[in-house]
Amino acid sequence: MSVQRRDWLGGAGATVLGGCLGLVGVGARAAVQWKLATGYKPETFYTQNAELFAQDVGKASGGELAIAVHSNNSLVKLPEIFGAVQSGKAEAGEVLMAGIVKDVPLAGADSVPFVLSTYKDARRLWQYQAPLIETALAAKGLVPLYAVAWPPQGLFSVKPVRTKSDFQGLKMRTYNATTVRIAELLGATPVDVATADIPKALASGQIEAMITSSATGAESQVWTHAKFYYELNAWIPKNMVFASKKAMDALSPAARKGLLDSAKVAEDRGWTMSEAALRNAVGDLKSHGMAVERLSLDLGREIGRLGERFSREWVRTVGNDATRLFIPFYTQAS
Ligand code: PCA
Repeated sequence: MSVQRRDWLGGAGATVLGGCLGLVGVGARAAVQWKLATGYKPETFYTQNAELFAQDVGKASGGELAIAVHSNNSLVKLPEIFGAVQSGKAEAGEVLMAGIVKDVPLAGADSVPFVLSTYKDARRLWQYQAPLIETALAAKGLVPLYAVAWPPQGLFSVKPVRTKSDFQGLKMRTYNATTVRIAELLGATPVDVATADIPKALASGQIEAMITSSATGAESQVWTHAKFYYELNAWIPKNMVFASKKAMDALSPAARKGLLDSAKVAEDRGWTMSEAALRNAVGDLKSHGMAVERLSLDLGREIGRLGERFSREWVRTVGNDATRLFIPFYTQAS
């Protein structure tokens, strides 16, 4: 069916001919429907970007491909999205790259602490990382579409944190293997909490501190419980939207091109949205009475050393791919 449809819509000539014969409309079949699963709320800039992406794809594919965004873990929970697209439960999904390290170790480059602290460098890292991620995903029947950075990661806490001993036993929210390891290195107690559950976890005392972005902190209205935010700029993780290769192969070449073109636009737009989210969020934190500060010099140094230790561990686990990524990143600085 889709082959026939492609014949009609694939060439301008055929469309014009169809129009002359009064077939456009009559011949128009239901568009191919895709589900895009995400774990983030509808108001998160990522979800807004994904919605705009879906709209663009609709237009760019001439109506052939309709993508429905299923936000807030409603179709699949974030930790299961990567597997769900492989198994065909959804045709596309959005994941935190630093959350799929078991399947794609190199995606964890995103959350190695203190490697980079600016959007410019994060984007440069992606430039080198993308081809390697593409190869890793291809082996799983997946195709990356676009990736967008979160604002830089800082530390929220219910109490001031001045020395390493302040972390002792502190219940620290984690969202991936890196944040678990960092909590351990700091002497804190890691507690795994999904993004959407942060407000509840803070209110109930399940967590007392967390490393995340100003944007996630503001969206979670952390100020009701946590009064302190330290701008560590520790790392800049990314979310990636990706699709099933099988689902992509079933599209007409024109629709596939529309999808990829729209993905490029979504990537550029997303990075701009992220920078805007950073500015708004820091303003929000301050206007709700939070102290937005830098860490004390000593603690900064101490955390820096933990970061180095983490990096060594990471390079050891990932092996050659780490070198293939970071050598060009360091040596071809623009
Ligand atoms: N927010 C997400 C991932 C990184 C970020 O800034 C979270 O905290 O779950």
